[in-house]
Amino acid sequence: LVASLEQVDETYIMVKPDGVQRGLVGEIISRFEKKGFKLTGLKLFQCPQDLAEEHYKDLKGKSFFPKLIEYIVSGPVVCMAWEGVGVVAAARKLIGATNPLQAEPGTIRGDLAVQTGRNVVHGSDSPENGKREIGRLALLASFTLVMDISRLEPL
Ligand code: RTP
Repeated sequence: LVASLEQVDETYIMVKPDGVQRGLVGEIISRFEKKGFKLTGLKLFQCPQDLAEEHYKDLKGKSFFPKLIEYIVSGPVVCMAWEGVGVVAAARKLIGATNPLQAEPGTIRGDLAVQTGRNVVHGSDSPENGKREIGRLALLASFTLVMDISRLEPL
């Protein structure tokens, strides 16, 4: 009853090119699955320059912005939609601090990365941005969200 009163959110998780190249996709998916969240969309995708710039538009004025865009388009990314109660904030906790050297052990960045500029994964910073980021990808990359198979009648 308590859980049903809480808001089910969705968040956009993206394994960045270094995470894909290093073979960390399974490890990262596994952490969200084990926590209890539900995977509702997944796509291996070469992010075009304009989508990367749109995704990180709030950072456009930063000195590292050109390098950040170069990094994001440097190879395929794995885009995912995850659903669950409190999933946006919980995913940020599972991911850890932006600088992997400051991220706690036990977090994805804390365990798997050392450089801010190669921090293996992105997670939305608010439920609104989660919806926006998933919607943007759905439009541009035929990223389709699955129906809940538990709603099917048994054969
Ligand atoms: P993200 O958006 O990728 O989930 O990361 P975040 O919220 O933890 O960090 P944010 O401040 O939004 O920065 C986005 C990404 O930009 C790169 N960055 N580089 N060189 C630098 O000082 C610097 N600062 C940020 C990182 O890849 C960071 O994840």
